[in-house]
Amino acid sequence: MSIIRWLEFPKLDDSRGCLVALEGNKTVPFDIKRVYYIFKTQEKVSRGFHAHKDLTQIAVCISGKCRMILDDGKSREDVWLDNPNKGLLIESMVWREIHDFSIDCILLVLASEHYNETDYIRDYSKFLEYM
Ligand code: T46
Repeated sequence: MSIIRWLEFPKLDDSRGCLVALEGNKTVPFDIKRVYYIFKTQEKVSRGFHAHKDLTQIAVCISGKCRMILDDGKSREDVWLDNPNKGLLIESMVWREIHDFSIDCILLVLASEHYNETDYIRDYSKFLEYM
């Protein structure tokens, strides 16, 4: 089974442009406790390189594009995020890396938990041991 799970959000278009609404426990399948966004990532810089013990997130690229690698310890897949009405669901215990950010990339992330550094596994060999 693929690790890649997309959520497609309803896009409300009218003559003025587009609007996407994200609602916890509705369009987003959890209670949203935290929202953060990553932007102005410099050329050739990659981010991530960690997994979370207990955190579900949805990543939506609301401007530009970037490439996300997801790895569950058995297989590794990569996808481009470049659509503001598609969210990538990232479950607990999935290693993620983000590469090839365009300079205009804004990556919005919705998280099921508050920030907690002890939830991170930042060492790939420890991640594999944990699995
Ligand atoms: C993830 C990917 C997609 C906070 O203080 N609060 C926060 O909510 C977050 C997310 C980070 N931080 C601090 C921790 C570090 O000192 O901000 C700094 C940069 O975080 P990090 O190096 O973890 O950033 P990324 O881009 O490597 O990873 C982030 C998320 O941390 C992570 O959960 O899945 O984006």
